[in-house]
Amino acid sequence: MSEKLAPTDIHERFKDRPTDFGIKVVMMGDGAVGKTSLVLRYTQNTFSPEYKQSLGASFAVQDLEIKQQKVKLVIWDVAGQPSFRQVRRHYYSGAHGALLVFDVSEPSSFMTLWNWYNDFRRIVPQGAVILIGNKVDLTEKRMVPSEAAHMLQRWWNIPYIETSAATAIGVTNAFLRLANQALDRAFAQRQMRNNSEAP
Ligand SMILES: Nc1nc2c(ncn2[C@@H]2O[C@H](COP(=O)(O)OP(=O)(O)OP(=O)(O)O)[C@@H](O)[C@H]2O)c(=O)[nH]1
Ligand SMILES: [Mg+2]
Repeated sequence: MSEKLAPTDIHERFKDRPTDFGIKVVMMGDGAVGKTSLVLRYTQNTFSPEYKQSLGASFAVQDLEIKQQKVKLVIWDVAGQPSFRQVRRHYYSGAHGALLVFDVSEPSSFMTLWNWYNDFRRIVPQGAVILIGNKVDLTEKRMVPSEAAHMLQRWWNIPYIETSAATAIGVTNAFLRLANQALDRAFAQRQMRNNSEAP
């Protein structure tokens, strides 16, 4: 599959084939870092500069072809404001991966990454996680340098991708990278299940 294909084109090309894998991923990170905006940019190629705080959770679905498998990617967009902390954990269960998002113009959203990461790892120890530095279009207001994110990336041994939901830079790449790694996870789980069911 070419990474240059828009998600909607991929959807059109493979819509008549049955799904081989259902993959669940979740959006994580503080309120206002751009989780909803990233999902809307990826699935609908739209962007709004207004902030409409998410309440609870919603999901978007994207059909993809990865490694000759037809994959249904279900993206759970969970509210990042602290009042939703208890609710959010319910959505982590059964996830194959997560996009862990901070805002490069808001250092406090970088400082809380440990909490997000640990909360997710407690529930999904083996899931794929990709670290995302969002809003890189705000070059004048940027406060968190790439080096700081690279430090965390090395510590956790996960990919780091810089994105802008406003300009679309890095967005498709981030979701496809996550879908690829999450598919590996789902595949391993299926193998384990098959092995344990074998006589
Ligand atoms: N300049 C710029 N603004 C962005 C970008 N991504 C999101 N925003 C803006 O940041 C604000 C918050 O974006 P949301 O996507 O609603 O943030 P969220 O993480 O879903 O927030 P919660 O739903 O409260 O958890 C909105 O005003 C967006 O327009 C970006 O890449 N660049
Ligand atoms: Mg939101």
